Amino acid sequence: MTEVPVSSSSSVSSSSGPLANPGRKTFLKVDAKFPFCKGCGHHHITRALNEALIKLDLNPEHVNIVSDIGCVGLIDALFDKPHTFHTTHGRSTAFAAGIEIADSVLADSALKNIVIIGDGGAMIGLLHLVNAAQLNVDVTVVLYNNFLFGMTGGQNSSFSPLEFVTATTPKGNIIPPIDIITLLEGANAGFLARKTATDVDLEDTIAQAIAHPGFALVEVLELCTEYAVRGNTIRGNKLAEIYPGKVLELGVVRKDADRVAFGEVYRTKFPAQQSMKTSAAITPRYENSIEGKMGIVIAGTAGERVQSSAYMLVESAVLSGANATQKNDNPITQGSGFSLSEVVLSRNEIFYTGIDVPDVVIAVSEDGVKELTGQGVFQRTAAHSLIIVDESVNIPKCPGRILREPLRRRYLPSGAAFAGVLKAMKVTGVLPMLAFQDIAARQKRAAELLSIIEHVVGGN
Ligand SMILES: Cc1ncc(C[n+]2csc(CCOP(=O)(O)OP(=O)(O)O)c2C)c(N)n1
Repeated sequence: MTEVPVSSSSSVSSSSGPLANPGRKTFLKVDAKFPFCKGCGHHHITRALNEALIKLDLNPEHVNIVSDIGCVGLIDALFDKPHTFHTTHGRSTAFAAGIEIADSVLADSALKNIVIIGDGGAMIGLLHLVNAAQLNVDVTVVLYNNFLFGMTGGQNSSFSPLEFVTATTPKGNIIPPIDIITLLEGANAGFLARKTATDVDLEDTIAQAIAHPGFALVEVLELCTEYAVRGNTIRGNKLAEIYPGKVLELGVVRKDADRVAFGEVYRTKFPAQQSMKTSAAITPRYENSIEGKMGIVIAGTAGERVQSSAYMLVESAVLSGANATQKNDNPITQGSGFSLSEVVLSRNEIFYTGIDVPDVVIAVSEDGVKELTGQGVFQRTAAHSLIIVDESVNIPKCPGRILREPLRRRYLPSGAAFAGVLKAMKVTGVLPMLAFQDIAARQKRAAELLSIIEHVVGGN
């Protein structure tokens, strides 16, 4: 992302909360109650992050805070204006990198992704940090480094300094710590800074990091009041000297404005990918009569073209002006056992891709029925559900209208799923057969597919 998006002032509400003057903007909840122990640096860093966001005047809709696990992971609940995304331990950077790549390659690259992670999370997910720096994704990492695993009782981390006393190193740590700044320099990170939690200009450094167009990390040093203060003599104002015999460099350690962010490199190198954004691939040409939202589950045997038939359904729906999503499922060993697709069709944008009560179930083989039964799909059907099953299989008792069809016998195993889809569309009438003909004609097996369409349309 090259530009920092700016908010309309009405989109950030004013705060009379714990940190802001009445009438001031805040990205935090107005009544945000910090859950941290008294004196914990997490307070300062979180406030500085809020101040940085205010300073940059970002539109909160263009800010995504991705939090890790630990005390640090409690912060996303404090922010109610930007997007927040709470993830698994150590993996927050990977989630943020994925979101950023999707945003910059497939969408408008408007999002600023900020990772909130502790030193424990950074240790567990170290390679994700290296990978994000190497890719140079436009992600800013704020590393709350209290030199130990706080939430679980103060255990030693890879960031604990030599001689540091923790719950698991009561006589002092004997393993030299990782220097994350040096490590990420080696991965070509564009912006690296080290600060302490009480530095008055911490918010400026975090703001610089967020504004940097590419990977940025700010390591913020702090002491855990619960588990570090008791056993160690070092105090907050001396944290730069926490590594015995060495004074850590504070401030912006590296800034390389010339390195271009991943999204921009990708867009320049592969401009064709941009066409996906403009729906150039399929321009709606037909009408649909979908009412509300429709959930269709199709299941059969791997290798029998279940998922490609579902995809043709999705393409036909889009060609008919509908929105559609598809989720596929099959065993890890591709090409054996079941194959299943869940398709949601809707006139409106689809925000929930799950199917709680299926409107249509298509089961074309024993493998498919077994999986559908295991996933409770038949049990979740309702009186209005249409259930199309191959004549060769038995399904559990369930509500809904059941049509038993000679799909495998008439259209061969490779055509059964497509024929089931067509039958469902014929019965429900929500999509025109012309759309299927159009899509089928674009396939390698066009002749076979067009003849199935002709047969299903012509049949009873
Ligand atoms: C994969 C995984 N391993 C371990 C845990 C247990 N766990 C929960 S919080 C935590 C400590 C987090 O420490 P840190 O990342 O330094 O954050 P802090 O609590 O100090 O803010 C751990 C190990 C977990 N939830 N998931």
